Amino acid sequence: MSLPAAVLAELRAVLPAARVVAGDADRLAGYGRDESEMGEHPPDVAVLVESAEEVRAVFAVASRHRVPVVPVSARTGKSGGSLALHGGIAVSVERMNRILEISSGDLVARVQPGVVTGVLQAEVEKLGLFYPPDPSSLETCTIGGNVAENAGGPRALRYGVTREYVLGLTAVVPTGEILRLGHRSIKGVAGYDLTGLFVGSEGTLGIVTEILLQLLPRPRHAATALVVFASVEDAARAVSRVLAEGVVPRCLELLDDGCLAAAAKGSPGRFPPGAGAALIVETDGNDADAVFAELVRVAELVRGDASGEVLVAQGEAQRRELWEARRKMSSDLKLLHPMKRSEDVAVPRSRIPEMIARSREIGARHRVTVASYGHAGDGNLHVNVLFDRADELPRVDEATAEILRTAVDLGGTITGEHGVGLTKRDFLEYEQGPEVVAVQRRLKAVFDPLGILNPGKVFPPALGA
Ligand code: LAC
Ligand code: ZN
Repeated sequence: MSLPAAVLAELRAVLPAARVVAGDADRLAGYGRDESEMGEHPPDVAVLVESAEEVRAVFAVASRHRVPVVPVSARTGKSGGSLALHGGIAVSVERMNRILEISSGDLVARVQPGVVTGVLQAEVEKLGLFYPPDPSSLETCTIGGNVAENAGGPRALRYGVTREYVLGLTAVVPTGEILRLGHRSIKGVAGYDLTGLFVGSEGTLGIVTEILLQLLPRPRHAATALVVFASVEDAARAVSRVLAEGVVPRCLELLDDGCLAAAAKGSPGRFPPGAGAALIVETDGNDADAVFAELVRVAELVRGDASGEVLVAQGEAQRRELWEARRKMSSDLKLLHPMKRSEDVAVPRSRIPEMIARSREIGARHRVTVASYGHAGDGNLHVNVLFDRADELPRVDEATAEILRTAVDLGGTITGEHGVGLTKRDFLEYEQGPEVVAVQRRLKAVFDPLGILNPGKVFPPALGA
């Protein structure tokens, strides 16, 4: 659809002209791309908001003209949540990038949505505090996007995901209310948990303009080790063994042989060459001896399955290099094959070996390369289908669909951290059933009765739409 003529004039009446981006195809194309590999879907206009009141004014214009509104932040999303599928107005929070407050007394941080996650982490750490969620894109992604997707990361194994840290938030909903949700106390059970509802709502219920985050004291020590295996099956068995013993390190990350081959190209020298799989283990705490002892305990548990020595990172620089290589995994995989579909299924921990084995079998049957890595400790695996040419897409889509359904059949989910967005909307009903999906559609309509906010995301288009 094309933008009704009056919309631009009305947006310019409520925002300074410099913050209404229109007619600049290159800039708008930038707002139409993310990390989902779903192509380019630019908005007709992008507005750079600076306050909740401005978001409300934009919703009023959009509602009058029934124009879609899509929230965007750093555009590092992996499920297409910020793509303007139907054009319309992109509401960017990139200028709302201030840390408003860090309180050591209350152990909270109050931030605007455009604050880069890694920047917040560095700032709180200077004060001896800790914000654990660590998506791999942490150097570029923002807290607003993390809240929208309920982002996780390697440290989620011990510390949980974004939702565990959001005490409250301010959300502007399409009907015009500015909702101040949650509380500064750790506890609080009054009313429905609307804060929790907004976390992970993928920009379909409202636009978040301020977030109150819980912080922890920073663990004083962390120790990291790399363990090498002859096969991914051995590594997966080792993960199960560690967890079954009740040992929960801060991170337990797995990389299969395909991922190690990609890393050998993208981050040469970081992982031993020729291995069948590797695990990155990290422990943390305040007592250096106990942190090291826990690492040794994990090493003992996995020794029987491992094919080589346990390599303990020596010093901060080595730890950092290892994690940098791990964080690049998603993009390094494209060094093997230029095209990919990356999934983020999660399964119960005991089913990790089976998920990996079945993904490989599915890949072999559809003649596509499958490479898996990820947060094996919490059962969240990035199963990637790699390919070379667009004409392979039918096979790729078949393989991907089977991988998603397999995760559900094993008692898990189609998405552990990246969100449903556009990429997995056709599989939501397979996981949750028609009633649960229908109730969620009704819930969305409470906040967005005109259906203008991020249409086409999370749920497949309604029949006849
Ligand atoms: C990671 C992202 C892709 O774990 O979630 O690297
Ligand atoms: Zn991940």
